[in-house]
Amino acid sequence: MVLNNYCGRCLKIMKMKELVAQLFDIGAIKFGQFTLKSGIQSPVYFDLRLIVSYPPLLAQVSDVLWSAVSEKVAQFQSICGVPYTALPIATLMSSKHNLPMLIRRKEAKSYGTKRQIEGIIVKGSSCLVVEDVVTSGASVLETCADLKRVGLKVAHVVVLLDREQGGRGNVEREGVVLHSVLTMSQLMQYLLETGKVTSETVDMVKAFIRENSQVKIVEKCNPTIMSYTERSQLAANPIAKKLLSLMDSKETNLAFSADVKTSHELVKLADAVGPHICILKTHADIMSDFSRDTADQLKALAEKHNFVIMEDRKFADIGNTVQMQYTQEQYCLTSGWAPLVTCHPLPGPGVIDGLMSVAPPGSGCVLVAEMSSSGTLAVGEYTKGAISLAESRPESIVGVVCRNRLSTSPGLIHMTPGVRDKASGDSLGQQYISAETAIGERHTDIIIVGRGIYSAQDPVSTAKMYREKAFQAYNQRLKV
Ligand code: S5P
Repeated sequence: MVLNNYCGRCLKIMKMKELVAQLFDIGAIKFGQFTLKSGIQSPVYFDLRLIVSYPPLLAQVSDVLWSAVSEKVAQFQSICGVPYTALPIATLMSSKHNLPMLIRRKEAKSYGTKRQIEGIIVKGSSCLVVEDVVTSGASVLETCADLKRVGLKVAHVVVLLDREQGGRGNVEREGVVLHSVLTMSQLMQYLLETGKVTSETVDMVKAFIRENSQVKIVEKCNPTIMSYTERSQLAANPIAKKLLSLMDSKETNLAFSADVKTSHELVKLADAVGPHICILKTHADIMSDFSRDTADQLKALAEKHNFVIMEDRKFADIGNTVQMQYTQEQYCLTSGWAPLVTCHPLPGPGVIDGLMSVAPPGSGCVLVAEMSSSGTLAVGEYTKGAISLAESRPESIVGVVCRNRLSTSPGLIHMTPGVRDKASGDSLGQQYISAETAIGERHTDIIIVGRGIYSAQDPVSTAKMYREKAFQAYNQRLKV
């Protein structure tokens, strides 16, 4: 019995040595000078992306990973590979052992279903995470966080190689058990024994590991799990700072789009709904009687109820023309009643320069990066261009109108229109999503609700309902 066990172990080591030698032969283990994701310089690099070109090797790697958790497999209802290298490995494991797979997107896509996790999500079920190499554990933890965010349990991660640089501790501190097939020391030993490297190389790697045994996780700024208050400290524009901090103190991420036609209606609604909103969004040009008096009354209400006014003028011309439009008397924008104005990025940076050159100090622009209307052309490269523009002008561009989180800049406020309960759209192409989808799933910051509130029987209690739903979705996001 003892002999059998011993032989079994010998066999396993022999197989592992063989596998390591093959990985070396295909160039998956390299020696030289490499910069790792964590920023440290390493004399050894492990690149398993290549194995997709060697199907038998890919199958072997999948098998050894499965064996490393074979005693635990009954606990898992799904498997997810850390993108991208571990994706094909997880696919083979899933297919061979009939364990449903989930795919985590690194970036939430900006079209279609916009899900971060693809596949059937059974909330409360356990998912096994698969990774090729762990250094600091940052990538593994990012995947675990995304899986947990959609309601899955993640308690085990299996990796082929633990580089022995602190990843195990970092992962286990988050309550996730790390199972590794190989450590870097074992790997080097096997390479030495199979004649692939010299003892000098082994010593050099050992020394490197000794000196870099605790690689810190480089905290990537992730605005979706930061509070509005934390983000306000990182915002460059005073209105962005004010807005983000009032959203937390007032506990609201609801913008009310008061698209009514008279000043009387607008002022009345703004006063009634004001206690529940962070932004009052106006369209001065759809009103029959907008005047200086309307502007003054709105300004007073913004102070009384602590909200920010955004005039949704959607400027879209060259700088010189938008300067003239902004300063035209009728809408009194230069008086500062609306510190935020919307504009299209279509003309390029000139539209921002034009507006900012005439807007009162402390004003800001909100760029329309995506639209809620069906068939919108604000997609793909256009949207990407809008985000680059926004990120390059944080002192002027406070936020974006969008349907998805598009940027990781903490100060850039993502505002989503086309939000309404119990309606999918209107007859002119408007498309609605719920508050929970916008804030909870698509990770934007503010919902913009128009008809959902002002057409309701009781606009105030309806605004309260939207406010609660959207703020709860935000709080839920922070809990991960
Ligand atoms: O893509 C967009 C951008 C905006 S700013 N889709 C939109 O609906 N809007 C505005 O949001 C629109 O002009 C209107 O003022 C509001 C949505 O109104 P609702 O009544 O459909 O909620």
